[in-house]
Amino acid sequence: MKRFPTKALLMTLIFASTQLLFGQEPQITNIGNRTVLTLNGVWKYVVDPYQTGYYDYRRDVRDEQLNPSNSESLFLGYKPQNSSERVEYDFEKSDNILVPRDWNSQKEKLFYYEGSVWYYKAFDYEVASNGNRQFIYFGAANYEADVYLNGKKLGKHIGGFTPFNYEITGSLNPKGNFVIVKVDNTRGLEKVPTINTDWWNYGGLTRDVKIVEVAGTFIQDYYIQLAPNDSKSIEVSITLNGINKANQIVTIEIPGANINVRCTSDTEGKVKTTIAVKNLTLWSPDNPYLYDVILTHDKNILTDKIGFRTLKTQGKEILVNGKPVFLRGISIHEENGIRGGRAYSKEDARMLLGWAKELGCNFVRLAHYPHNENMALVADELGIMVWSEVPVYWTIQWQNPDTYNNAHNQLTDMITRDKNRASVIIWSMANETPVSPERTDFLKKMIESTRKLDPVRLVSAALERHTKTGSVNTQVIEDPLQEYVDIIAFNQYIGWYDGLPEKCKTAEFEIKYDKPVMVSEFGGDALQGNHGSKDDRWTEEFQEDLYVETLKMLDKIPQLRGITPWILADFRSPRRVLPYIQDGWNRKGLISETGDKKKAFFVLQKYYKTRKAEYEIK
Ligand code: GCB
Repeated sequence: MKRFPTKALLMTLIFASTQLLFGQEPQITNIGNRTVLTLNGVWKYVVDPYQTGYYDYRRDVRDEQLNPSNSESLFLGYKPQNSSERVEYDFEKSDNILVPRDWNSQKEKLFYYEGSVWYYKAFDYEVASNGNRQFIYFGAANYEADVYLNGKKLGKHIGGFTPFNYEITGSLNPKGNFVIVKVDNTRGLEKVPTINTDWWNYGGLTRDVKIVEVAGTFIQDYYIQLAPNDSKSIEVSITLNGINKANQIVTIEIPGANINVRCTSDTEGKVKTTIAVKNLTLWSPDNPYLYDVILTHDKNILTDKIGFRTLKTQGKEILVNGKPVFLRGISIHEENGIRGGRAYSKEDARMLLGWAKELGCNFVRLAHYPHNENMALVADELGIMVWSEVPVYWTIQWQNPDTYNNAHNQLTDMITRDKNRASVIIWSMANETPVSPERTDFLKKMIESTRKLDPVRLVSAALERHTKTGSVNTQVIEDPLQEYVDIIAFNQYIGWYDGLPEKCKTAEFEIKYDKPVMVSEFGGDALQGNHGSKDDRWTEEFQEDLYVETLKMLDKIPQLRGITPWILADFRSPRRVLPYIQDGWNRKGLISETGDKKKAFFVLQKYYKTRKAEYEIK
């Protein structure tokens, strides 16, 4: 008897093949210096709150069906062939939207929108040379993206702040290509971040979209950094991608350091070498020196600008190039309040990091998720050290393996993208997570993985402090994660969520570890231009006094080696509803959304001048 596969079996097979198909492809790094066609600019969009274009009325996923309906399957980008045909969408007649940008700050009707939006862009493409390969690259899409080229699914990506790419070699036509992306920013308990945050859930194609063209076999990624604690050797590891990746000659040139080294790849397409160097000019905040680096494979050149510096902790010191530093920092959200919406460009990075420089910072905490690549690139140029973080924020599902994989993917992608940036000195695993065995196991695994991916940079997480049982004034950090991090960082809001600024006068910290300590958050809200006495909450004077008292309190911590007060600029948060004061903004910024500085800005600026002078003497 002939057996036909049942519908269930067919669905299982289709599902299994889509799982394979939609596994994440390896990240192509240094997109800024590759041959690309930008797809940035004007796109079309369709808002689809019921996901009608994605699911049919039986809730079957249309892109998994053998014959999806032309009339409603938006991913097909189908156009009616005659006047009697029913097609219930039309991208070309739909409204315009800019990419990169979030949708919330561009369209008033989408200000609070959380759900699905279909993006569409038509483009022509001439392949530069036969045998070349093409990839479509997304800097980020918040939060989930289903990507289709010319009506065929390329993949699904999860996670709102990291890059991803799909190979599209052989799928491009000289004329009339179209890319469609369903972006969905619905919050979910199992997601990373989860449903509860104190920032705006900006949706959309928030970063660059590009077609990248590379040779058949090409340099996909590389790591070029000083060996741990050794300013005399540069470690190089290069990954080739392509069928001819074995036994290839790759040249590494750093003309400024008289380096010109030829290497041969192994059978896996990897090049690994250590190059001895003399008298390198080391990168530091005072001298952010970047070397031109030129990688050549088969006449194809990939350039970068890389700074070299050593980094380690020793007892309570953080040593950069062997010298103790104090991290004069500020926390930053990826937002441009003046224009509105997510920050994404070099100009945005220059504005935010320029303010940090003016404040006297040598360090920034990029909270609470990986920011766009321009931040680390501009920080490299300006000499600002960076704390980079994944959105493991508050209470996520510690026991859910999918949640772990998701957080781990975001961590890996963040490190992969920025591992050659001298400015990045700390990878942060989490923010204010509640202590439990499951949570500690989760974060320990993340730390172990980070150390394997990057043997040089320091690892931390923003922890919490508590008042010691039986005491009124003594503050302790009771968190087993302290054992595993290089820097003990914690957030504290004495004087704002806990008493009044006066309380700072008597509070003391008891920290048992001989490790550097960083206070990763403190602060309070002030509406810029709202004045009163220092006892009047929401005034600039209250915030100013809180900064004065907090800084005096923190100075008493013997291991204190850095602070990143909360926060550089006011930022949008749906949690903040107090009329006339907050109106949807977290007002803990030192600068308002109009770019005006509050009084506390100058308190911190003065403190940093003193701290800088103190460390210059050391
Ligand atoms: C915190 C969080 C940060 C909030 C801040 C606040 O502890 O880490 O995301 O925005 O407090 O303003 O309450």
